[in-house]
Amino acid sequence: MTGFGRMPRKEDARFVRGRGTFVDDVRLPGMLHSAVLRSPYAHARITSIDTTAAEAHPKVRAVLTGADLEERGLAWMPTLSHDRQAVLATDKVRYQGQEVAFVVAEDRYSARDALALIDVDYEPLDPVVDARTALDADVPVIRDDLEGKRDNHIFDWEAGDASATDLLFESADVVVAQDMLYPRVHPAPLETCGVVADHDAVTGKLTVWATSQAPHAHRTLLALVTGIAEHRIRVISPDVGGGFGNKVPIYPAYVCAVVGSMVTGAPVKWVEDRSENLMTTAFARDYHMRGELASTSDGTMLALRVRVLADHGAFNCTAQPSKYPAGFFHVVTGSYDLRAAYCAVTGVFTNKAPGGVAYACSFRIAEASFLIERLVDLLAGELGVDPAELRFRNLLTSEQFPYVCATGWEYDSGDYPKALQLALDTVGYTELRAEQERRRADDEYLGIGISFFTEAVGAGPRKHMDIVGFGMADGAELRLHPTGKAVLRISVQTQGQGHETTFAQIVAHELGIHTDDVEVVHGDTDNTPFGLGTYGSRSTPVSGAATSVAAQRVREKARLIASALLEVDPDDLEWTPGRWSVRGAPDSGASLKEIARAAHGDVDLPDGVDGHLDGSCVYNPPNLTFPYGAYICVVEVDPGTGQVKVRRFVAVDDCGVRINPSIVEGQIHGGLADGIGMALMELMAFDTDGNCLGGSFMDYLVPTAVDVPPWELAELVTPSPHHPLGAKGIGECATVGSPAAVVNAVMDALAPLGVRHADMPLTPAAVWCAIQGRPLRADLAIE
Ligand code: MCN
Ligand code: CUN
Repeated sequence: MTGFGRMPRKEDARFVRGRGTFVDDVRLPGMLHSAVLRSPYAHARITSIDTTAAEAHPKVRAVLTGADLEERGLAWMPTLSHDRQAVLATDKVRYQGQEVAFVVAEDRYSARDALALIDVDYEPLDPVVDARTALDADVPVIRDDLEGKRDNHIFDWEAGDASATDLLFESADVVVAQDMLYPRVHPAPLETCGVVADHDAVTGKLTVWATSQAPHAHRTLLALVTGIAEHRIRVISPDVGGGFGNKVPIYPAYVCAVVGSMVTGAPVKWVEDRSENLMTTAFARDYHMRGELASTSDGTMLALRVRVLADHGAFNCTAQPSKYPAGFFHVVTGSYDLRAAYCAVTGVFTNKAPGGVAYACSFRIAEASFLIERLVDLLAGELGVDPAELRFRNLLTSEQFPYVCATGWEYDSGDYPKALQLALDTVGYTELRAEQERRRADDEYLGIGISFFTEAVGAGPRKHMDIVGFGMADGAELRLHPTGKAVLRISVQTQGQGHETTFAQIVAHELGIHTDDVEVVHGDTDNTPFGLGTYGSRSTPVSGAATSVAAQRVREKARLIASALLEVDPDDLEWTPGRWSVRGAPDSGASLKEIARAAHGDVDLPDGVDGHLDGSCVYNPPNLTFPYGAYICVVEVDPGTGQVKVRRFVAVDDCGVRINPSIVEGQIHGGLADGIGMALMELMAFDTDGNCLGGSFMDYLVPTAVDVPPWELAELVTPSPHHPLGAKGIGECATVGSPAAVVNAVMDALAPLGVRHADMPLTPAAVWCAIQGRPLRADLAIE
């Protein structure tokens, strides 16, 4: 393959043979193992910790507590959202599973055994579990470690124009309103999180192998947290078995492993188990939303008003761009031409695990997109208009691009009505509605759900977007070696997205060389340029653009070298893939391979051209890219049991130019499965004591092959006008867009039974309760 198109993933050669190297595969001489003692309580004061017996265990080499870390100034670490998080608890524990002590031992089993020998005295406190009561006057203050903190309030944030929105609501013929919960879910990557930390006391160098979506950001943060100079830290993120946002933050045990290595003088491995991953690492969503949509009687949507209560758990660790505490939630008008919008988000602390961004969310667009798509369906029901028809009346048209939405973001390109029409044609909408009518007469409940979404992916620009002060721009460095083989070094980190393939394709496309001749290096801070990493589907929009520009620079440098080699003016040279040749004399030219050779040889180079054949770029994107899609889900619901069966799922996506359509489709398949999971089964629930009820895959259900239908995909290609390849991101699109299609389908099925709304996940119990008119509050096991 010498460019864009379908090709098998290069990395699969090792993955399908079981030859990947994941963090847990890293084994260093003399390496020690570790385990974390975690709080059984959601909220308790620690009165004493006795580690004597654990220290006496013959295979234990070190036991760390919060007090030990305090001596080093490491009991707390800064979070990605300007809060602080306990590394090991000193004063109180604030969620179930919080880190209390860290044991380093000769093997993993002894480390685990020794946890039972640590004696902690807790004085249980009332937990705050329901975000809706977190700001009440009589509830305990969770973050009394923060000076002067007297409540559980984190932030208030608003966007849009409140008074313009209110005016439109006053003049509207119809208003629909709905409270909805986008419940707490977990990204649940196949590989859990972990590190191997190796501190060399002689050289002062710290090497950390980590499951990391952002190795450079992690190195900088580790430097800031530990005080070790940044240039002495090397973060290596080897193969990563799925991230989905879960591997963006630094977790307390990473810091403990570093300290453990310093204390013992040996490398220390820490790898969490499934329950630790589910119960304590970055969760997603947990947004209590109230949405109101105003419209004229003929279905022209006017304005949107939204209030959100965001449950951030015990520490504010959400990884949002610094200027946007609620992420890009305010791209809340979705794909519609609304005149005004206003949204206000309040963040609160609760006694739950921290996190708050993750799981293919594009910085909270998942929640925003779900909200408006549910409201559009409710409005369609209210007006008695077909939901597809109502969308056609309000979708942006292609002439409106670039389009500035009501909250100020500039959407780059698209043809929305065409995408919706393609989805309707693919599913056979008219016939399906006729079938639904027929079957309703027989008390059978077929539902058809539409959702249309606009994503905003590829953060920066760095002027607007940074994380803890680091602007979101990414580097790429490309070098052609003397034999013409290329090595590309990038700052982003694949976790299953296939970067080793698609980034080689970008180089191949720009230079006309074969993808086999391009090696992609990533995941090692000593060998790659700085950049903020892979999340927010930013790799292709940002690092892909950097790669394209770097390759174009190599091509230009090759032209100058070719001009010396061929003794002609550079302006007389003409590019055909892989070769510069003399205009009008195609036989007289030099291939890139010959030019690479000459660049390392004795050719007299033109003035200002240094030797070797390389190019680099730090790409600061001028805007986000705005992929979008139209999804249609068809379900059958059994009203007797509440069981939902997804019969069909049609997805039309437009992510601009597709570098590798097979990989793009794989991303969409995965995201659609995510969406069905969240809509129908995934839920991180808690009981009234704050016990997490989702600690295993028996309790936290993720979809398997039997839960998903054969996907029916179709595509449009509207290039992004500002991306050098015309590509937009795709990694999170289907996860963001699909839950609303599923929920809309179930609500459509149940409409004859008078059901208007039910919160996710639509488990059989939730559906059955909705039919009985008793909505289930599933996120809290109370009643
Ligand atoms: N691609 C393409 N043409 C396009 C757009 C993308 O060929 N127009 C290719 C890319 O080159 C890349 C893949 O599709 O190989 C995804 O690209 P992109 O949309 O740029 O997203 P990222 O690579 O930045 O991946 C991040 C995104 C996020 S944020 C989550 S969360 C998620 C997702 O990717 N996590 C995943 N998909 C995942 N897929 C797997 N297997 N594992 C995860 O953890
Ligand atoms: Cu929000 S999950 Mo992805 O951006 O790593």
